[in-house]
Amino acid sequence: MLEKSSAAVPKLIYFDAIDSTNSELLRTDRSLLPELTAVVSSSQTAGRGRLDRDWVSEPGSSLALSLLLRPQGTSEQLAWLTLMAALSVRATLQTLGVEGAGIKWPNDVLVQGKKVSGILAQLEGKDLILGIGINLKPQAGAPEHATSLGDLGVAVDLDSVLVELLTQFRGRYLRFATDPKWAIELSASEFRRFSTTLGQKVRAIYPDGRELVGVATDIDRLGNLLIDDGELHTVSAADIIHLRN
Ligand code: BT5
Repeated sequence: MLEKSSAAVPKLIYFDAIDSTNSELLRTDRSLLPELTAVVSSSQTAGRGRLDRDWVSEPGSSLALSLLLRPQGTSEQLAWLTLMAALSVRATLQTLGVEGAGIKWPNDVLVQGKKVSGILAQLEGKDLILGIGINLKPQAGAPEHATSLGDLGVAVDLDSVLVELLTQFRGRYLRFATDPKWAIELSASEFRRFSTTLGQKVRAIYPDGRELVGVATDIDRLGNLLIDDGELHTVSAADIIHLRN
């Protein structure tokens, strides 16, 4: 089971079904687990998105991964790990033959405007639980704005997607562990290249419900989105809606 992927990380724990791979790593005694332990499931009964939203992962149709990280960077640099995960998913999709995948700031991977992957990072003490969901096949319960590898004409088994994703992420993470500034510079330029958000007119909805409409111009060195509505605003946490220009 998952032979290729098991060789790509120090430890891989697989479930056919679980409530949520992030929850599993959060409740487990992690002291005995090596960094880059991967908890993987091919379905979740209570998959979670940000702000306690649901993440749909139906049996046989999705990949749910949570990685245990113990990053050394400053808390400000840690925001980059979400972006690095999104960049890793994008590169994985490209390798598997999916054309035109892009990143919607901060944590969605979209193809043709539809969401194929989402990322949820949770900090617990010094441990960072990095959750990544990828839709492998169409799912009855997924929202209309979801897509999957199957919808995009790419039929690929879980192990092949996972080993590529782990390899892509590990490369970026090891670079981050060795030289965070350099890793961030490279990720920023990769993000600028593959972002679907930059240059767009967007509506940012803050967690408290306030809204801002303007043009997303760039990201700063902390991974924040810069939005220009006549004045330049720095946005660290918000849902972004792409508007027509
Ligand atoms: C996310 O949140 O996109 C983060 C998703 C993280 C899932 C992984 S799977 C492994 C690990 N274990 C977990 O329990 N979670 C992580 P957010 O940006 O808040 O988006 C959530 C929204 O995406 C929902 O409100 C739906 O509108 C939409 N959605 C739900 N399931 C989807 C799916 N399978 N594909 C595309 N969109 C989906």
